[in-house]
Amino acid sequence: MPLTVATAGHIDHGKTTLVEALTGKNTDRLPEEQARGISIDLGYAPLELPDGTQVSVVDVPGHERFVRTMVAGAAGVDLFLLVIDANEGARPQTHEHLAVLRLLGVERGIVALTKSDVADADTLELARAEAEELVPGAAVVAVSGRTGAGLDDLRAALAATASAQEHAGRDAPTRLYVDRSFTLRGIGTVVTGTLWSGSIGEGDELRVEPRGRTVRVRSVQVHDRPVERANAGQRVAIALPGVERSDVRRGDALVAPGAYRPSYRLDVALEPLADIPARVHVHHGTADVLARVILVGDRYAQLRLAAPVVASRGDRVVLRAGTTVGGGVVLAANPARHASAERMEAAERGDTFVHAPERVDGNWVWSEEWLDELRAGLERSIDAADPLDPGVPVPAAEWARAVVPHLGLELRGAKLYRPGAAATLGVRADAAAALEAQLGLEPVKVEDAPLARFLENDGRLVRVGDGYAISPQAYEQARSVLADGITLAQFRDALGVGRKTAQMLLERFDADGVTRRVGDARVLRRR
Ligand SMILES: Nc1nc2c(ncn2[C@@H]2O[C@H](COP(=O)(O)OP(=O)(O)OP(=O)(O)O)[C@@H](O)[C@H]2O)c(=O)[nH]1
Ligand SMILES: [Mg+2]
Repeated sequence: MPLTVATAGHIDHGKTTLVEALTGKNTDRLPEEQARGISIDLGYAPLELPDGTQVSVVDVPGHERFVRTMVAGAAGVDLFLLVIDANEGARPQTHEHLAVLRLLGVERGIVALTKSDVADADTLELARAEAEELVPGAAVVAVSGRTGAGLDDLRAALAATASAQEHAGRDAPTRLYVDRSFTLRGIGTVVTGTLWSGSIGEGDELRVEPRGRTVRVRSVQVHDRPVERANAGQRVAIALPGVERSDVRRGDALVAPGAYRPSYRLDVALEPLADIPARVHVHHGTADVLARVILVGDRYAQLRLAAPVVASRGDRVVLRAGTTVGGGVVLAANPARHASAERMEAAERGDTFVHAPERVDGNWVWSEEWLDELRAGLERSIDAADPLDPGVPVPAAEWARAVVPHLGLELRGAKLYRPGAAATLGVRADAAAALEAQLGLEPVKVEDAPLARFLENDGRLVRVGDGYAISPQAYEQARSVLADGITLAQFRDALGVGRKTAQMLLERFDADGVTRRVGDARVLRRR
């Protein structure tokens, strides 16, 4: 079973050195990382354990300014590899990373006491005692990334821990949070991430959320090797032809179509580490978005997000405000705006509340509150619409056909209107009057097409040619000179207009079924 493991630990404690000693791969590939001797971005390396288990290692930066990057790297992994410099012992980010791992639900892992080559026996023993207290139940292994001492013990300890670990959520619909996107010559945009659930194979159709874009997978790789399908628990690289690199970024999710919806609100059961301020960064998947916190009692909160995330019930979030202030378990994604302790308690007990439409046994179900919110939003759009056509397009969603009849709005064509709503001129009354005053037999150019359509329906104007209009009186006048077999020239002379005008009028009569063109002449059609 493939698994992912994320490093954790204070800056300079030897994470990247240890990953390189284990895997042979130096994950500090950015020039700035090499120049400064610290990790800045996430690094990735494959590791095969002695029992054959394939593990993907995510190396995270330890610098306190990059904890947000560490959270993105640790989200969705199965195990941790906490690295502590034996000479220094646990330092601030040792504690913070450990807290983040616990908030993310990454409970199992190994502690590596590094730099054992430059630590004496007493120092090592002290460090070991501290580590055992810090992470009860985890194996603690003394190693050196420099000399390679203890690496076999570490591999064995990882294998033992990995064998007891199952990647959670394997059977849920496909979900991957993008941690990198880049362009490869001849291939196009490639995105990578940890596959949280489901599987991804060549030719699959997926959605990039919350951007709402459909993409097709050209090819899939797991650690630089092509595979037919990648499975949950693997680190995956996916080629997406026809997608710009800027169209898919860290924080986006690649998901099975229709399986997850972006949400601007999350109900969460809080796990506070400190007072939770009113504004926090919510870390979910590889996304980091600002949110307002609406506390509900002291155990729950509704997070109102500045940008949507693709979350699901049971997901973990980490809340940060300068430092890590706590976390939470998602009780509902897309809950009602009204934050109710009762609802959250029920959700925590396991009762599910449907809010936004979900398909249950083949039927769409939704809450009254959700419907009210949708209706209010549509009515706001209707009020802002052109009074000449006071409607809004029917929402482009799978549930639209089921929901629309419950909205109390009137469906005309592909648009929704308030029942009985009629088009009105609104502020264009003056423009309409001015236009009418100009109309006669000579066609007048009308720039405002909806206005022309409205006035024509009202019997106040007749449209001719491409964007021109004449008065209804002129139309009748022209009609009165029509005679069976009349030619364009005769019609023109009888009316005393130019050839172009005569042409436009005759075409309109043809369109209205008054005349029919036969050779050079018009014959009158009898109703
Ligand atoms: N003697 C000795 N030095 C080590 C060992 N491991 C790492 N170092 C040194 O410690 C320094 C920091 O090592 P890194 O591996 O970059 O530390 P890191 O934890 O990845 O640091 P950040 O990613 O910036 O948090 C480097 O100078 C390493 O050469 C070790 O086992 N023994
Ligand atoms: Mg590093």
